Amino acid sequence: MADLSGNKATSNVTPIHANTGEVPRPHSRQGKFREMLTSPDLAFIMEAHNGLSAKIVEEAGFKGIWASGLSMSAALGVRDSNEASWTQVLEALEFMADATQLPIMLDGDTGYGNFNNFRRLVKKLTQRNVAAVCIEDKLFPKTNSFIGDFQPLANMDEFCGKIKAGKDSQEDADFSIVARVEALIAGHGVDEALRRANAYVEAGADAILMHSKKSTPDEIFAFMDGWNNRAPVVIVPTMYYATPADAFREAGISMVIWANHNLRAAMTAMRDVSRRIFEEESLTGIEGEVVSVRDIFKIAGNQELADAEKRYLGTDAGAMRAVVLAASRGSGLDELTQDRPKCMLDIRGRPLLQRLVDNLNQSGVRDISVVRGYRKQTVDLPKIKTIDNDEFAATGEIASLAKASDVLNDSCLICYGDIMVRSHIVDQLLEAEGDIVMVVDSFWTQRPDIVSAERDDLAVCSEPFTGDYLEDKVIYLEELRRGIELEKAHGRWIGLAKCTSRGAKLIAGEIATMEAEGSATTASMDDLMTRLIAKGEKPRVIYVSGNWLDVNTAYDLANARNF
Ligand code: SPV
Ligand code: MG
Repeated sequence: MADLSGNKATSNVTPIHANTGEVPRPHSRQGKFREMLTSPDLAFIMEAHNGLSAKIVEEAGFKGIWASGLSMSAALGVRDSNEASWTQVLEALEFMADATQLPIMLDGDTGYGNFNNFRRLVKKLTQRNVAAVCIEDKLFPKTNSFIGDFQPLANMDEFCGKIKAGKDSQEDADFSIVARVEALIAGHGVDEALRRANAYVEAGADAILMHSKKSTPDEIFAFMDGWNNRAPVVIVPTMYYATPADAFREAGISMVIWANHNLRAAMTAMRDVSRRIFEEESLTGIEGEVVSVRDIFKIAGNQELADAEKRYLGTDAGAMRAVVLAASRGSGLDELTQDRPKCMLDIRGRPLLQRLVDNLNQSGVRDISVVRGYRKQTVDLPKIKTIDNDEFAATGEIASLAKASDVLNDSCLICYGDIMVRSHIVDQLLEAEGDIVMVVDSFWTQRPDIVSAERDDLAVCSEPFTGDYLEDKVIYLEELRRGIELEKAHGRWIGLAKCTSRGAKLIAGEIATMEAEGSATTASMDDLMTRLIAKGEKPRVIYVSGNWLDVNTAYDLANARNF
């Protein structure tokens, strides 16, 4: 058998196959993995155990995935002793391969049986676009290398036959078989490790994984000294984790596997969050510390599905539109609003309105109409539609809303243009039921720095906020106006509401009535809601606790810049 091209120290050649001399297809996953094994650079692959963790490995920048037997077993709640069947492992691998573009090396344990079981595994792996498999020279069912002292090894010749059978049955020429030598784990020393590694390369292995459970890499480096770069060497420094990567480079190692750290990190995080929610009987404490539901949608690729729905269903199904009221100058910010309305004030590199639009976009609200007035030419952000209220100086919110009659003929959000709001609040609102739903901040009345009865949009609701997330009571808005005594107010409407098609039509109808009466010109949202409530409408309320702000004063602006 020819020498393989894995000489890290001297290799500057295109990787070729030991047995065929062919150049691997560079764009296939199998080709990419082979290049990692054989290139002169030290490569790193990272453990994943399911589709999500595979995506996270790819997101971090790794070029390859280690489908760890230990982690995949643990994630399924079973031991690393072949308790999960090989077809169950294959299922999980298929999700991982579908979730990313990265080459994956399966930790194939001992090959799930003899040569015959292994060659069937290899066939299935190549069919599922897995780039490589690693098998170890122990007995089925396997034992994790870090358990106990007695680790019986496979017969060397039998293991060579297994490698040959695998190589003969791979359907993709670039697929790699990595032979894992457990001689050091079993305490047989470097000479036995070298003897076995040589035999496995003779049998056709594309690389050797040399494993050690020592806390220093000494025996790995002793192996490398005797190995003479005969074929690429892969290591798993779980136990000798303190060794710097440069030491591996100097020793001529080809690939490092970070073997189980996503699973371990996930356990740490899950334990912490479960314990805290159990003890605190509340989600408030952890909400800011875990990824948002929106992040899950993002990594799951929901945007692609939304685009596909548009393409294949021919509809913009489920799309929610928004009208943003941004015509006023911002009376409390005179100096700063000479040349632009307050919605265009800079908040750490982006206008306030841009931040709002971005947040709405992230929650799937992409059709956004902004009613502009003061210095309207400056309100020219990409991806918004604009509607002009040129009478802004003499009119109020309802006059601006009236200009958006095209939006108010179907379900939509109504939103003030001077607010910043965390996306989870928008998500919560989008999921809420009710023809008109208002977001009320129960925490606002407890903020001594800004609280005042002389603010618009103070709310009295059918129930106060109790903080009980499990309680599913429907809460209605009963009053919305300036001047409610603070002891009586249950919070403040944050300037964000949702209407169904019916709710939007109710609002449009009421605005038409107000226009006919001549009361629409200077009316506020509070006036509109007061009229609807008086007519028997029951706008629904969802409570939030902070996590938003509006910008009326220089103090608010400073807060916004720290938000
Ligand atoms: C695995 O990740 O399952 C491995 C590596 O086989 S180790 O646990 O270090 O043996
Ligand atoms: Mg394993």
